[in-house]
Amino acid sequence: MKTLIHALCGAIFVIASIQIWKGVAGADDFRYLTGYAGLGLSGIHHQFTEYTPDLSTVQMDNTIESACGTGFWLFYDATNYAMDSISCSWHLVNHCGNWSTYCQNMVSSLRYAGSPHGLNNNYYNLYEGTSFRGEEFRGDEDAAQLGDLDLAVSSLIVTGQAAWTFYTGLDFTGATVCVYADETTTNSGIDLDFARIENLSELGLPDNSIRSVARGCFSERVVGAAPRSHAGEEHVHDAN
Ligand SMILES: [Ca+2]
Ligand SMILES: [Ca+2]
Repeated sequence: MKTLIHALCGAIFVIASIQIWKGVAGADDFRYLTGYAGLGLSGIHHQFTEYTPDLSTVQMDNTIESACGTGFWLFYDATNYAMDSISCSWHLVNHCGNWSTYCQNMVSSLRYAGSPHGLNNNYYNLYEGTSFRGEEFRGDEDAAQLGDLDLAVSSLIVTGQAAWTFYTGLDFTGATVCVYADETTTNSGIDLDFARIENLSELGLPDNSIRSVARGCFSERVVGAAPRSHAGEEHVHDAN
């Protein structure tokens, strides 16, 4: 099944068309995503600020074609961020634009990565599936075990400027890798720093091997802090 999904993704992950208007007046670091039913910010719209597992509850299922927003937003063609869904992402600060054709009229659930308390606070999101799909374990402090995501993590996002160390053993034991943000989106002096790891092979770790996480860099293996090459990797389709 996994192989099938990868093959499918490889076939349809083409370069996104990018069309971005200038930043919105009054820019601040408020996280939001306003989705519009039509291109060019036209038609009915809805402003999202929280996780939304089913867009039919706000009459926006399979509808969004353009958007304005701030934050690292994740979009899924199925409800509940399903493991077998197709995902798109948006990581911008106060920008508006038409979505790539691929991501239009398909989103049925959405959520953000990062801290609920601040756009660029130090935070990690761990996901059950590759490409940020499925169940999630998230936080801003050390975790000696990962609850339901023990031995299940397949992708992750780090936001902010702190390093995080991921361990293959419980209680901060086993093999380690340290991850810093290696991409930044900036607008009007507001930064969004992040690292997006769509599968654990990008960290040199086996799939489903992470069991604990600590804030700080406690490994000789460091990922991020400098631009990483994404060439040849599977990629979540950029919505913007
Ligand atoms: Ca859908
Ligand atoms: Ca997994």
